Amino acid sequence: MFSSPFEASILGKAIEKGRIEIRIVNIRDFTSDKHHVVDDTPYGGGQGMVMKVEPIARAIERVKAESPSAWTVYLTPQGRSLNQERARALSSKAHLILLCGRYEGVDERVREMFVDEEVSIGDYVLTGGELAAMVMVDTLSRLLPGVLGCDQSAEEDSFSDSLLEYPQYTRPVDFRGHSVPDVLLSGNHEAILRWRRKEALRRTAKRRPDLLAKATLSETDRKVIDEILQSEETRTRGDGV
Ligand code: 4HQ
Repeated sequence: MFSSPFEASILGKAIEKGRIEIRIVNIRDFTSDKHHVVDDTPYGGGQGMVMKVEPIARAIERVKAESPSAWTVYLTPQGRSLNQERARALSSKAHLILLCGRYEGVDERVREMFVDEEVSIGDYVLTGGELAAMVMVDTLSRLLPGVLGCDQSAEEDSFSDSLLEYPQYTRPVDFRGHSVPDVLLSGNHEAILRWRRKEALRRTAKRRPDLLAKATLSETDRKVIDEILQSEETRTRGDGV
């Protein structure tokens, strides 16, 4: 399940270059019964199965024996929401253990005894924590030095300044009557920067007004937003942003 995402493209190269190291630990390898059972029925009854504490405890202890300072994250919808700020903080940890639950999740004692932090990748339910862990690896890795090429800088992305990105275009200049905004072809660098800032502000104001509260906005930015919100265009036809 983990091999394609971790071997492909940017993450694959980051691993090859030794910028990140990923180890998959199969909890089933830490069972002591013949059938390698990792789950059991919940005390008190109810539907589904719960992941047993002992195999998880042994798996985590094995990893921690080699890396005592590892920070253990359990992926669950009950955790703190992952956002760019949390991603940045977590990416500064030298070693993370990303614990993935299946079924109804893990025995509560796992959380009490072994988990440092619970993280959610969003308010929806997955079939297991593995995809959530891959999302974490992906977004944390790209923040590490030498993982992205210099033409793919992490600094300029959405959220590094709490604004959505401006619209991007590449060739052809006209596609089925839809053309690239003139300003981008003008060669006027100042005008291009102004247009991009305005479009980023427009999009953010329209789609994610909650983000504007976090953004660092200049006097000019605020004026531009007021203009956008007051413009006939935006009020009457939603502007298609
Ligand atoms: N699950 N963010 C249930 C998630 C999830 C999420 C992982 C499904 C844990 C037991 N994890 N298992 N959303 O939906 O992180």
